[in-house]
Amino acid sequence: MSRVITIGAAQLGPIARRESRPEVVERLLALLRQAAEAGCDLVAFPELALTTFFPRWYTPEIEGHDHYFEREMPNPDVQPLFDEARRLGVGFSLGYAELTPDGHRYNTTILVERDGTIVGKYRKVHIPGHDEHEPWRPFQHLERRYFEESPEGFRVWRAFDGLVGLATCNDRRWPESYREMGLQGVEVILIGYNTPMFYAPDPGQNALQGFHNHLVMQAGAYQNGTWVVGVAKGGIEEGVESLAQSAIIAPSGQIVAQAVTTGDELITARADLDWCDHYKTTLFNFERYRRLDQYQRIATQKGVIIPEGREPGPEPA
Ligand code: CDT
Repeated sequence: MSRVITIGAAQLGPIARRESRPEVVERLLALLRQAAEAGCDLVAFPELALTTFFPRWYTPEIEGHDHYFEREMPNPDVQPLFDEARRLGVGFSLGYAELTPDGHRYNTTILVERDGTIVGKYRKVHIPGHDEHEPWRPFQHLERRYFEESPEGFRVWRAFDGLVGLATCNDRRWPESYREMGLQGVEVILIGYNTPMFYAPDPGQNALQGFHNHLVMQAGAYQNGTWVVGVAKGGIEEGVESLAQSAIIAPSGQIVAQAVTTGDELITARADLDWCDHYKTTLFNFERYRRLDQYQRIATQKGVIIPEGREPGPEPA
């Protein structure tokens, strides 16, 4: 049986602060319909795809941004997207801010199958930025104020005739994210992102944003033999410029489709899921080649511990 699916990355341009959920959902619907016309089985939307990137603003009370959070999913504003997905037979992933009934706030992404049912939910693990107001910055990146770190980790779901995983923005910079899913056999990883072009702690990195974005996703794809879909909310949103350059990356690490604008734009690729095996059964045959006994620090030590160095151990023979 052929396991070729058509995947879309539905890049979004800026979402204004004043834009309502129904207005945003209309934009998502337009992209979903384009995806259907292009023969997509699955289309990925960005991180926090229903609202502006609100962690750029400080509120003295954490609850000050609660109107940007969804209390249920689907809800009446987003239901049309689910209905249209089912009608068209196109599944999707969607990032949004989630406020749970017991008061937890997560940066969440769901995976929705072609029949409109939610088959997976992922809550962001690597939360970047800071948690207090830092007036020296031209704009804030207060994700650590408004979102908890998920304790649920990275999962992979049987969906879309393969094994699909989710990650969110900053997760893509960490090799552990991909490997956790690689160890579950992942064949497609969908990653939404909001990446400001200006990085206040070290502006020397600004010019490298595009390079780093592709570098990490291409490496993650190759080293785990998986398709990776990176989908941006790009352009200048409320005065802050964010990276676009959404890309679909093959298990070889090659970019097979890339966005050329900074606005709403669909890119697509035919993804042969069996291509993953070329890497999973050769160079990255984990069962054969991984050395668990040599990786002790990875899951037991958080920060760097520099060796004392005065008494080096014996040189390897
Ligand atoms: N949304 C998100 O995770 N953005 C981060 C920006 C880090 S700068 C504080 C990213 O990794 O792109």
